[in-house]
This record gives sequence, structure tokens and C-alpha cells, in this order.
Amino acid sequence: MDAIIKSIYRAKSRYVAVTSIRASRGLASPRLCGPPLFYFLRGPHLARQISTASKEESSSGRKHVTTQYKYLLTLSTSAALSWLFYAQQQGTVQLDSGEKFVQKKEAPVSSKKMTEAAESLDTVNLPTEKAVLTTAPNIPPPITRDYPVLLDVDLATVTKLEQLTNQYKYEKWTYNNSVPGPFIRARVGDVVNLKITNHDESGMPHNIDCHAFFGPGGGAPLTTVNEGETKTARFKLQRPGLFNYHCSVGPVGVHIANGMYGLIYVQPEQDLPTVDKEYYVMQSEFYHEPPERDDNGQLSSTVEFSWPHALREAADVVVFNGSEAALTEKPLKARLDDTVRIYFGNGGPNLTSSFHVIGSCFDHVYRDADVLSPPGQCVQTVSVPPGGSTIVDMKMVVPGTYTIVDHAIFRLEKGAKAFLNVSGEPRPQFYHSKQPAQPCEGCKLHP
Ligand SMILES: [Cu+2]
Repeated sequence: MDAIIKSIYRAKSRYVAVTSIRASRGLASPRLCGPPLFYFLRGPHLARQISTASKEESSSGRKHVTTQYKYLLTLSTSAALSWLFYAQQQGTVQLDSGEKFVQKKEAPVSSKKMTEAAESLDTVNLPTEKAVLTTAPNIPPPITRDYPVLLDVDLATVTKLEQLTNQYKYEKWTYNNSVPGPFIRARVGDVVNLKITNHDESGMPHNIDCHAFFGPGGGAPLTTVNEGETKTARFKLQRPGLFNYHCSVGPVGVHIANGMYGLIYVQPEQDLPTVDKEYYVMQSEFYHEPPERDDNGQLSSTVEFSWPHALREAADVVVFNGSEAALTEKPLKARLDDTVRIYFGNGGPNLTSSFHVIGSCFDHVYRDADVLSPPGQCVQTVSVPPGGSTIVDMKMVVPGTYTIVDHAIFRLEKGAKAFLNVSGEPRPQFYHSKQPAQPCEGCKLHP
């Protein structure tokens, strides 16, 4: 029996061994250490058990054996409790809505999966598919396949002078001629075969740092292209979620401030529940100098980037989808009782967004675009940092026009406004007055 006990001490727990030595020397309770399972064995009770065993060893062999049985009983009971606790942690969570989510304590992709890609991505043998790229506010259709592909994604960098605010034009730096850049939809396990070509005639190099690409620079060192140059690189999408991508050529803030960002959605193996409408909305801010006077003494209608304003983080313009009018002249659309999902990203470069839809609440929020955990429910405002994103679902139960804002509300005066029009018959059971609706004079919030 002595041999068995000693063997357990030696093999199973450094904590127990230390405790035994300290207890036999009449020392105080030991420091806590040892593997997680044995954390359940910590505490004065066990210390007493082992201390008793040590003392009785010198006085009575029979009592010693009895105490050893007690120890074994304690050990096995603790192991059983540990197992029960662990099993409980691995259970499913059922929400009121009836949806079930599996909560996993360990990483969603096992370390085995992470290391099994010994094969170079250059020779990977997967079916090839061309990615459907969409311009905001559109989202590519859901991916229904259940296997990985080599996904061709073609990006081109190009500058474009276009309206920024209702007053001023601005030369934007773009991916594929749009701000934000195209929405890329992929599935976890896919290998992105990225081709990037630089059509920027200014001679400025560009690249892509994609938060879904794991490796130095998020792919930037492999994708930096000078004017007229094309490069290709492959990246395995190892984690699901909604990720930002942006240019990271220095000074990186300037490339982002001028419009070089977008979103890639890496679908989990089991995608989120389907909804009626999906939209792509991205917030960002612009920093510009006052307009200069042209040869006729007139103020120019074009403004240019301001380094001092950007450095002070004093944004002149805050917008959704690249311009003040992007989602006011062409509002998002839905019908009564539709569930609308917004894939929302914040390009920054500096300001955190307090994303809010006036007159609604987010029935589901996949906070920080975490698509593996259960979503938050009935959330009014979501904080989204620069370089971050979120996914929100709203069921539209009253028709009318809804205003999407950054609830840091003075940014409304800088252009941060979008509309969502919901068509359908009135719902007086939810929203009613005998007087007609009358928005306040000059109201920017309620058209
Ligand atoms: Cu760039």
C-alpha cells in the first residue's frame, strides 16, 4: 500500500508531493500548484488528510492504512466531481428563442488541425472557385458547400476622385474602385489565392493586411505591390468570423484614412441562421484641410488629406460606406417583419463607433463578430473599435424610415448617417398617435 501511495504522489501531482513533504515537516499550508484537475484537491481539508497520514505513520500501522484509504476515497471523489464539472461546462446552452449553441471551452480549431497543414499552400490540391466580390452595401450570397476550396480573390488598387460630403470631393485610395473595398465571403478552411495589382498612377505602393490571414503583417510583406505590379499569395483561413482588411504601407494611417479598408466574412462550418436581408456597412472617418482657392479666387470643391488633423484624431468627416450620401440617397431596404442582418465594420483609422439604429434594437449581436459564441440579445448600441467589426440582426416590426448612426452623436454633423426604409402597412398596435407624424424643423435624424 505504501508503494501505491508513493507512486500516486510521484506520478500524479507535484502539489500532493510538495504538500506531503511540507506537512511531514509540520509546515503551514502549501502554495498552490499542480495540474488543473488537482486544483480540486487544494485546501485545508486535503492538507489535514495528508498531515494526519504523516503523523500516524510513526504511531500506528493500522490507522495509517485506514487514512490511506480515506485519501484514496478523497482522490476518487474529487476526480469524479472534476469530471462532472468538466462535463457540465461542455454542455449546450438553450436560448429562449429555442436556438441551441454549443459552448466550447477549448479553442474551436484544435491544435492538430492547426499543425496538419504540412503541405505547402503552393501545391494544395483543392477545387478552385472564384470569389463573388460585392460593393457595399451588398453581400455575396451564403456559401452552401461543405468542403474547402482554393478561392481566387482579385484586388486592384486605384485612386478615385469622388464626392465625400455633400459639399466636397476627395481623392480616395481604393481597392477595386470602391470605399469600402469589396466584401469577400469565404468559408473556414478555404485557401485564399489573392492576386493584387497596383493601378495607382501616383506611384504609391499598396498591399493588404487582412485580419483573417495569420502570419507576419497579416499578409502585407507578401502582397506589397508597386505601380503596375501584380503579386499573388495564398492564405489559409483558419478561424471563422468577420475580419477587417486594410492597406498597411507606411504611413499606414494615411492609406487607411484615404479609404483602403474592407471586410472579409469567413463563414463557420455551420453558418449563422439565414435572414431576409444582409447588408455591408462600414464606418470610417476622413481628415482634410480647408478648401484652397482656385485661380479664379473661388474656393475649391475638392479637399485634401490633413496630416495635422489625423494626428490629433480630429476627424472632419465621419461616414458610412465612404461618403455622406452613400446610404441616405440610396437607403437600405427591407419589408415589414424582415430580419435584417448588418455586417458592420469600422475602418477607423482612429474613432471607435457606438453603432446604433434609432427606433430598433439588435435582436442578436455577434459581439466583436464572434460567430462561435451565443449572440447577445436585445442590445441597443454596440461599440466597435477601429479595425473591429460586429454582426447584428434586427427584426423590423414597424414600417418607416430608420436612421443608422454612431451614437457619439455629434458625428451626425460630420456625415455619420444612413437610412433603412421598411415598407409595409402601419402597425398601430405597436406605434400609434391620433396626430400625424411631424419631424422637427431641419431634423437630420428623422427624414
Ligand atoms: Cu495603400
